[in-house]
Amino acid sequence: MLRFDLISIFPEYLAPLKLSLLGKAIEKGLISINIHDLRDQTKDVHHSVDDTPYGGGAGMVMSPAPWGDAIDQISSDSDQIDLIILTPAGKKFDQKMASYFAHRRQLLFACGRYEGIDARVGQYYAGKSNFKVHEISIGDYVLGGGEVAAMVIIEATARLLPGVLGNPESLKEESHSIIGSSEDLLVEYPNFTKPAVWRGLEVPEVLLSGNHGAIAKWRKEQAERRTDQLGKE
Ligand code: 6GU
Repeated sequence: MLRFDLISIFPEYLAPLKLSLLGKAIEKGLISINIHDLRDQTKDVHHSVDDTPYGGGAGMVMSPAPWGDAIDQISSDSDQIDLIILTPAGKKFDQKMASYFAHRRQLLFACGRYEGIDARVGQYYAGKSNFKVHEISIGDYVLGGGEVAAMVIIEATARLLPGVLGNPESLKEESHSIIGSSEDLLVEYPNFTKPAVWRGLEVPEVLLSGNHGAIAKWRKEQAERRTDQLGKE
């Protein structure tokens, strides 16, 4: 059982996590997803979660106190927890990280908004022995907040867990699956299904041949060509 916790000021934004593949994984008891509202931790009448930046500048920064209180509450009886702080300044998320997270016990996502979370939050938990802190980005563009990024990471991670996918064989052959060493990442070959001719476009002959050796060779070549092509873009 892998436990996911998320803290956000827009908990409703995270509702899709309960649908489809992840919803089924929750029903099967393979994962749990717990969504927490940061504003529940605020003590002032306005439920404020942000303030102006020290040193000046545009925008607002999320105050450390509500974050600390929320994280403490969620982790109070956790002996091993990965705190994932979503930020465009973080390390770029990839399939290798998804695989790492799929082997952990409890993942806690801090979904910041505005100009981000006071840097001392990450610093504080990095100093606690039961925490590993990761600052993660999902790509080179800026989102309005970490919620969508957290959903991307959770979907990529959860589908790697045993029992989550209907057909685990699809994990082996798919795009970015790890073929050979972990450095040797290939994107997927193109896929086709019936009909054999669609709007004048034919399925490559070799796939209809029944020659499994030739099909495997063709697919490998296609995957390598696509992978090379990506490197050139
Ligand atoms: Cl994790 N957060 C925000 N706000 N923007 C992003 C991101 C995260 N990853 C890419 N862009």
